[in-house]
Amino acid sequence: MTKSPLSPTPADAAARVLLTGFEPFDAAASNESWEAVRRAAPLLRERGIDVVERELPVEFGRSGDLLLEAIAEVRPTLVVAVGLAAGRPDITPERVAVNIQDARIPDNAGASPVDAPSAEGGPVGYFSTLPIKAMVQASRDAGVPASVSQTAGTFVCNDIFYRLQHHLAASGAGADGVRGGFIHVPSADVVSADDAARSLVAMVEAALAATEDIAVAGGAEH
Ligand code: PCA
Repeated sequence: MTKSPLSPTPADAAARVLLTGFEPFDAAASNESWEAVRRAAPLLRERGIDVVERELPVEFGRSGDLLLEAIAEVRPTLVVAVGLAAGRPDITPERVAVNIQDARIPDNAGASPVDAPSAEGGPVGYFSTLPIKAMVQASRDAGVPASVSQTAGTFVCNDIFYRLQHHLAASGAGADGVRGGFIHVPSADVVSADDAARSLVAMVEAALAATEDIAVAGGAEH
């Protein structure tokens, strides 16, 4: 097997997208992920896509709990969580979530877990069930630079990404076709909020259109 396992969406299922971003953290006044999500959601609705957007707290555990509650309430067919990775040069769909919390800085509730699991007893990691290569291509086609990321880090973004994939795997994503994954956006001086929103629109549309990823290189040396 050469591709990430992507489960099919039933052709007759009405698509509904849950799109999340984060509140500010680390003394910032805003968070680029929420700025991108709140701009992308109305653009997606204009294009006929049923989307619900939510802003999540930057707190280990609680943000994942709220994401799972939102999934139960909204009943999406596609879940795309978005966070800020300030040092990155472009928009990065994440390939893999790992079962670890290791905080570089305290979260917004003051918690600094070190080498704790995101889900006790869960497997080491999960692949995104989004077509990350097709999404990178779609963003580039929309004129916004993007590349695959091989790690979502070990802070709150990875934590909710892991909780999301753990939940979708446990709830039989293959059977009901719910797919999910995570995208990091860079800081606003690298990609503007409007460009990040356009990238999210392109990536969500690509994810809705393709359950099979495209076979193009997206690897990195490290
Ligand atoms: N970025 C952090 C958490 C919230 C956010 O937007 C991260 O990459 O973990």
